Amino acid sequence: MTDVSSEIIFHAYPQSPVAEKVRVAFGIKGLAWRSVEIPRLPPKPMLTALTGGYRRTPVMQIGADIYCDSQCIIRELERRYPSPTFMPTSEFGLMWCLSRWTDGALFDQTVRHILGSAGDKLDKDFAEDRGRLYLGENWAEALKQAHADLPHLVAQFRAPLSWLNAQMADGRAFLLGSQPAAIDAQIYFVVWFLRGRWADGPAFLSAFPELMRWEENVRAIGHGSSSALTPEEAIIIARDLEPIAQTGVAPHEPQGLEVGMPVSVSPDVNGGEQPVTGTVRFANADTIVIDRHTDEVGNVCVHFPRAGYRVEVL
Ligand SMILES: N[C@@H](CCC(=O)N[C@@H](CS)C(=O)NCC(=O)O)C(=O)O
Repeated sequence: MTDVSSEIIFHAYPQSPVAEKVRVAFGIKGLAWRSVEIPRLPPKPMLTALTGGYRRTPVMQIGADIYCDSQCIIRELERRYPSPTFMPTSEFGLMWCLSRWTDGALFDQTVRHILGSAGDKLDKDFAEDRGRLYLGENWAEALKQAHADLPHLVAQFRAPLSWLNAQMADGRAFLLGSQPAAIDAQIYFVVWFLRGRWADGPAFLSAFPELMRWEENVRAIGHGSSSALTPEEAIIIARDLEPIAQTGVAPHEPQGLEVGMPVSVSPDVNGGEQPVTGTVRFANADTIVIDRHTDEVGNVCVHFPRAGYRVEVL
């Protein structure tokens, strides 16, 4: 029988490219996971009950520990399931740095391009939600600008894809060699997004045969194995368990954080998102964990990355 306290619960929806990144990560480690399908558009009351307000996709839950952002999720998977490793070469520091660019500028240019090329064909509610999230307060104007700027945006992601295509020409199976790595998933999700959501994506990608061979290798890894779970069941699992995150603050803390301090945490972009409040349980260079309690979910720990997130002391 499986122990629910260590079961991986993944809150996502099928079309999400960032969720696809994590599904590939599950595949690399051959993991079994429970899948909770969340709405594509807010409100997402069952998700935000667990996260304290964070609404992005995906979120991973293990017991009463809630991991927000694919960066945090991949780090936790590597900690709990070290073999096979996500970092098969010794350059793990450089690989994390590189993933900041794939999550940041590269994903941003791709999103702008996909929203811009869909233009008027976007569903109104979807355009309003994603426009505000990714393009800022003046999103309607920014969407028009993206539409007018499509060739430039293509040029921005074409360059790195051409470099990767050239690198793969030595016949290697994955970006770092014969073993798949986190960086494969961290780049694959962008290519998956372009192929699936941009009408000209397949034609554009056909210029990169070595990259297409790599895409096929990543696709063949699969997603591990999943089985459905209802959001109600996920909430009961959190409520019936206590979080296991460690307590403490690492030396040289730049923001003066201390255990027990009330803080808010939110993505460090102007996406109009609700900050999550709680008290500091753990903080180091790459992670912040906050304690929260509500009657609905009991005691939970919500984990966020430090890189890319703003922590405010309340
Ligand atoms: N930095 C975040 C980005 C997450 C993100 O932007 N996900 C998209 C979906 S692919 C999203 O949240 N869209 C709005 C939504 O799902 O409500 C991560 O790596 O997890």
